[in-house]
Amino acid sequence: MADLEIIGVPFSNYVRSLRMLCVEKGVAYTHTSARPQSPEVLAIHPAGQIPVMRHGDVSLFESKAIATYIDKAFPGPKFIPEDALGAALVEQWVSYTNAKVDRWIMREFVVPSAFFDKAKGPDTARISAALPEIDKCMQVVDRAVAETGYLAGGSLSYADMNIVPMLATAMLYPAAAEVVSGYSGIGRYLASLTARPSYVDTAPPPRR
Ligand SMILES: N[C@@H](CCC(=O)N[C@@H](CS)C(=O)NCC(=O)O)C(=O)O
Repeated sequence: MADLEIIGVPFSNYVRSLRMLCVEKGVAYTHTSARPQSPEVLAIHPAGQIPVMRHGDVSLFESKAIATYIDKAFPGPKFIPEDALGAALVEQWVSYTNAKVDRWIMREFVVPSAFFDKAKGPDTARISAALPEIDKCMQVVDRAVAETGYLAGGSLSYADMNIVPMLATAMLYPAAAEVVSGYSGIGRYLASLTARPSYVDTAPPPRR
């Protein structure tokens, strides 16, 4: 068993991003599936969110902090550059993605579409209201990837691994997929990044 442990259910976008980073770097890790608010997660994250990480005596929460630790603590290619501007560009796109793309795709569209009270049905007003906001985010992302095919600094970085599970999840839902599909640059970006072993090998098992 590898001594780096990534903890969280495999269908969490942030858990997958960290697993993608380990695969891209060639870092051996153990993946332990655990739900938010479970005792093993609460032992590390004060608010019970996933992912969390253990490595020997080190335990961490917040996906970007964990990514920074893995990128610096282990050998292999760097996916968060050491130079000031390179590091800041990755930080910029991770912050934007987590504030806007995660909010509108994952929290306001996917979560209320997938998890709802069966007696009440999904909150269709909330879900529909997310679509124009997703569209605004896609305009930004499409422009950002247009020139190089990557979000930050012209080469693969953690910023790409952070966003790809969100964009790919949107493609599983017809209304969101229609919005995302309107952007050909994002289509090419997703096709190229989801073909990588780091994405393919971290697929969550099919949902029951
Ligand atoms: N800022 C956090 C966000 C983590 C997050 O939103 N995790 C979701 C799953 S993808 C979660 O734990 N949701 C349940 C909850 O918030 O209680 C990070 O980057 O790690």
